[in-house]
Amino acid sequence: MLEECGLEYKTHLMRLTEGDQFTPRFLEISPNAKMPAIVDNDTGGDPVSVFESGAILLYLAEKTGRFAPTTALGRKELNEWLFWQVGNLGPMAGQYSHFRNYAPKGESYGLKRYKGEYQRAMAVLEGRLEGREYILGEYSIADMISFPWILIAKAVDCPLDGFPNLVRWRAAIKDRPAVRKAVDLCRENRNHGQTAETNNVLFNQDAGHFRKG
Ligand SMILES: N[C@@H](CCC(=O)N[C@@H](CS)C(=O)NCC(=O)O)C(=O)O
Repeated sequence: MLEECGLEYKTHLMRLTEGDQFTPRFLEISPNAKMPAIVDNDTGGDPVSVFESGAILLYLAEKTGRFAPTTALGRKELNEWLFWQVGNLGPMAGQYSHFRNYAPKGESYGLKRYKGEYQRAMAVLEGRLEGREYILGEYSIADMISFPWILIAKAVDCPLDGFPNLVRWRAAIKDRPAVRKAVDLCRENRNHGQTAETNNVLFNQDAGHFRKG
């Protein structure tokens, strides 16, 4: 979205396997200790921080007036598909990729459950894209938030065979110069020093990480 809107930005490398997400400064910005999160210094006043990808995209759409419909009906549809991604495609795909990559061998219940949920979400999106170029007709933040989990489908053993609308939609988005820049940036910064030991920081979190005192 930052690239699409031509907004200036600076990225910060978060070493999640070393616990950068639990520093007091980062928790002030992102109390759920997850990325993405942004700080907007261009507000004409105090800096504004935003966490959660859906909230960030809405904030930037409102700031720039771009990539979001303006009619009441259009906003309703935007909210439906943003909430859908945040509650369905995102977490199901995230859990699927966790169980696929990190669950102890031989434990298949979680893998089967989340693979099914991920593919179910794909089928829902496939249906929505029937007769529509993009989720809301025109390209919007609803597409931006769902694209990354469809981009990686084949790489996580869920090829898009039988989903012609997803194939077409994925290719059109992947071809956008702004998206190419963002995907390259992500590749450059991925998996710094991830080992079984450092994965403990990532995957064994509980309330103790957030309890004060
Ligand atoms: N619902 C959140 C999910 C964020 C999320 O899970 N982020 C992962 C990286 S993709 C993270 O920061 N993980 C660090 C951790 O779990 O400690 C959003 O969409 O912003």
